[in-house]
Amino acid sequence: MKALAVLALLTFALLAGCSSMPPAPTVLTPQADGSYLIHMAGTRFVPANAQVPVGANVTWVNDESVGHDVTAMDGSFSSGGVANLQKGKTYTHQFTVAGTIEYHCEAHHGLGMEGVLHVG
Ligand SMILES: [Cu+2]
Repeated sequence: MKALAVLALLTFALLAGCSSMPPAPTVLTPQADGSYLIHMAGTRFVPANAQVPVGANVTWVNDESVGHDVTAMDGSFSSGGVANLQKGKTYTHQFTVAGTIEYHCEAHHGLGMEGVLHVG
């Protein structure tokens, strides 16, 4: 009975700890050309929560037949309309300043197509 109480307390502490911490970003590894890839698939950015170093060239590649775009919430960059990013097309932007940038697909953010990029 006492063990059960301890287990319940531990479980609660673990859950409380997790809910107060933001999910850890996926640390991207560079491609052969030094760029970092984020895919667009299933009306999602994959990975949606990513980390790259300062100076990184990040390339978004559309893997599916639906056109997408990559647009910063603060307006600092945009790939333009969905016509620019049809299947197989890419958009690259260099990130020279450390920080956290939220972005989305203008056409599909209502469906939850959003991403966060941690630079630094
Ligand atoms: Cu989209």
